[in-house]
Amino acid sequence: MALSKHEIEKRKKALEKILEAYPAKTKKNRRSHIVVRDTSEGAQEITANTRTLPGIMTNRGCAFAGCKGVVLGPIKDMAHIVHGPIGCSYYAWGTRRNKAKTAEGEVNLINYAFSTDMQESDVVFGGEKKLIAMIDEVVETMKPKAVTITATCPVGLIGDDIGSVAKAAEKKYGIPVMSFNCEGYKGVSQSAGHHIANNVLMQRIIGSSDLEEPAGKYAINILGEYNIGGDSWEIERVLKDIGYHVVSVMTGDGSYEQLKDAHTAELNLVQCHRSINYIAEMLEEKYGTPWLKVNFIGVQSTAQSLRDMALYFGDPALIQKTEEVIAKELAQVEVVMEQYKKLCEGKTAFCFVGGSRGHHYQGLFKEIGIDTVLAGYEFAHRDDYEGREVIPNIKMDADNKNIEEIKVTKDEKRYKLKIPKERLEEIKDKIPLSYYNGMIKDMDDGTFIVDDLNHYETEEFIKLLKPDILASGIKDKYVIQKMGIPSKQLHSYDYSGPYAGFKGAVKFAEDVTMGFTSPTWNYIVPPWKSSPTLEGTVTEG
Ligand code: CFM
Ligand code: HCA
Repeated sequence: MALSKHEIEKRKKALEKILEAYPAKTKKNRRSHIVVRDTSEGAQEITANTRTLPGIMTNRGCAFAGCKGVVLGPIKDMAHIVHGPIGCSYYAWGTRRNKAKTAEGEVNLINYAFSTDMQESDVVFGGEKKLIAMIDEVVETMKPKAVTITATCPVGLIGDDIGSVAKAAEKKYGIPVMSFNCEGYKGVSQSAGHHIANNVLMQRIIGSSDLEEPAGKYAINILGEYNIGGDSWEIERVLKDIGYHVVSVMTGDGSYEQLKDAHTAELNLVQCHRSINYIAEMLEEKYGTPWLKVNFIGVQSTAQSLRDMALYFGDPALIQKTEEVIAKELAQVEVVMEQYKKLCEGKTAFCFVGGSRGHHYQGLFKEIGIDTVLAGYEFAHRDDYEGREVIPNIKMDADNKNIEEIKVTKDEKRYKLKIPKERLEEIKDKIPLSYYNGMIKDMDDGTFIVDDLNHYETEEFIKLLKPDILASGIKDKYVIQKMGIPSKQLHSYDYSGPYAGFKGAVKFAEDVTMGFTSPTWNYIVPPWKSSPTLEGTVTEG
């Protein structure tokens, strides 16, 4: 709900008070990462994708997490060998909940963690021999389709040459062995790791098969979908019902075999733009495949994304089938969502996740009557917050009959629609420009947008805004719950999911409602309800 000018000013003052606890330089830095939404200021800017200041308790991860954990990890038929201390593998083992299944007899290594378990002696004398032995063991026992070797911080510091080791192993075994110099300290967050992984996947795997034509009609890839809690299975269920042929998913429940054919798709859907925009752009440049931003989180966003896809292909039969499937799905979910809405209406949320969910989930919260009062990303870039300049520009083909191309941003092609001119008026307003808005423009006056939210600020904003639920990750979950507030992990979905697509929205609504109605909260009193509030006393005797 948008606040009045007076209330917005009060929020700005409250922010200054929170920032007062910082030393001057830190205060200045953090001030530039926080926006109080105020439409009267025009286009609001935010600092993002910069180094977290030392001493700040950030929720961010590292380049290794972004490369190995996020982009490569979900590929199930490859062995992902981590060259580094065991902690880097152990901490991330199974926690992201990127699910994968295979038919009997096919390779599925998703539940394994392969690590060279680097010790002090390896740091002193070098760890290459250990890595070579590890590759031998993994290839011989696991029979992977391909191997990745990812570097953790010490690898870069001591100079182990994982590239040469990979090359030699590739020669020895005759399968692709790829190395990734994604040492944790590279860049400022996970984001650098995404880029490193994207580049190698594109150079080495995507498009490496001989297949020239896709094996089915309306062939698509789903990019930036990692099958957390089964999300991509729910999305694919609906897409297949409509009649799409999913060539590959990048990289949820993904496989080396699928990725090789990805160049044959006619359209690339981009669910998480932050982690995989590089591949989308490279596929467009190399194969001319346009890409379309979608959002399968929330009932309305899912329906809208399906409509946008149908519009892209422009086939009236597909458009009709899409409407039929949407109607069938809505009939099943809308009534149930209404029931949950009755229990959630009027509540407020914080929505702080990595690089796209902080925005994507706001619509779903809204569908069950919950307003997001603070949102942010751990590591997104400025365009994820501020959006991009959108200039719809429709170009007709030579005989002025069909739309040849629609550019929706200043310099990027996003559509090559095969739609007759007569339908131009009809579709003009339906081009999904809103996805290029960025988070800030989509938020109400008086809300906070915080980049790289830290633990001190989390506690302070909770005291200020008193949200009913916090959606974030494991690093702050228990602090929040000890403050008497339900926490919903939007990375791993705790132990639940899927949350994407139509049925996923219902599951999300159910879990959030359960968070509110659990009797647990009767045993905890938030600090502002038990006054005076002394540091550390959050329970009643
Ligand atoms: Fe994309 Fe992701 Fe996210 Fe991300 Fe991540 Fe993730 Fe995330 Mo955790 S790829 S940016 S680096 S949607 S792992 S599946 S939940 S921080 S918001
Ligand atoms: C990562 C992975 C992570 C962590 C989640 C969390 C994930 O960034 O290394 O902090 O709760 O989604 O698993 O984002």
